[in-house]
Amino acid sequence: MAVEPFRCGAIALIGRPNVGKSTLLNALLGQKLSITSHKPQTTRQSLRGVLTTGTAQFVIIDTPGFQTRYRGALNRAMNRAIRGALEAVDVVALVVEAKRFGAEDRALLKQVPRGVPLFLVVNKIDTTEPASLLPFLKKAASEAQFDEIVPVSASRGKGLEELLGALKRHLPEQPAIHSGDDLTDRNERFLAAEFLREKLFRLLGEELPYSTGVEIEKFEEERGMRRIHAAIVVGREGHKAIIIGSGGSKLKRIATAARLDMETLFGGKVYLEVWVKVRSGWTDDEAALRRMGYG
Ligand SMILES: Nc1nc2c(ncn2[C@@H]2O[C@H](COP(=O)(O)OP(=O)(O)OP(=O)(O)O)[C@@H](O)[C@H]2O)c(=O)[nH]1
Ligand SMILES: [Mg+2]
Repeated sequence: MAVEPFRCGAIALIGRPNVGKSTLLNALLGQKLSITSHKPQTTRQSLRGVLTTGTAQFVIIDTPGFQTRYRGALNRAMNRAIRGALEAVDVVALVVEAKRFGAEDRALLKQVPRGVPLFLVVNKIDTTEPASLLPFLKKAASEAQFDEIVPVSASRGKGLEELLGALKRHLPEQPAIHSGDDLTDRNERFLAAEFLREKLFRLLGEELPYSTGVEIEKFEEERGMRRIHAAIVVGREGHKAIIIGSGGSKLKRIATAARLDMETLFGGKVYLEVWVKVRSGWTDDEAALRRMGYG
């Protein structure tokens, strides 16, 4: 019996904000790594998730949502992260929402390098009737020369096996790049900041000022216990009260939720201290952005 060759490669998930790229990454990994929320522009920096099976290693890159409406240094950094993720990948997967394919999806397609296998992943199929999905898939197929079109529901776990099977066929035959037990290229410091940012998105909802960031000021580990000091950075003095809440109640809920997620991912106890600081106009300050990790 012929032995199946091992395949390994990088896959970039790109798409408009809020189509479910990060949810899809987590679903494929079977583990929460990337932060998600119902608000657009949740992901601000790309990160890689590594899925290793007996016959393949999928290095899946989650990217910020692509948009052309907003400008400013932070948005430029986000669009730059997408371009960066498109360099040296083996497969590009454009993620769209079922029954939505618009100008921004087309603009993003223009950035995809030629000669790289191109997938169209149609997410959120749980929100449509199968009868209306078929005509959409047919029409979407005419938008570009897609090598594969795969309908999925990331949140319901539908179509994921099919997606992995199709991706594998397009990965080069080569040994694994990452060790089999690697989950991501990002360190715990980055992930801690992201988990805290997710709770801001989730617990503040519409009141969350766009110019809210997170900076890890201290990250120490001693005998399995992580001590993390984090600052929530807001753009204006007035935003501070929104995050802290009356008597500090909001901030406490945010910190507790973030800590529990960190403990699950890191597999150990976390002591988390969070405060809020004002740095006016940081989303437009290139130096401040670099300090906060927006490369
Ligand atoms: N109904 C349904 N909702 C989904 C599905 N996948 C993701 N969502 C929801 O869509 C919203 C956005 O999901 P994210 O994964 O944060 O989207 P994203 O594309 O990473 O967004 P950005 O990081 O802002 O670009 C969340 O509320 C998810 O729960 C799905 O298959 N079905
Ligand atoms: Mg995301």
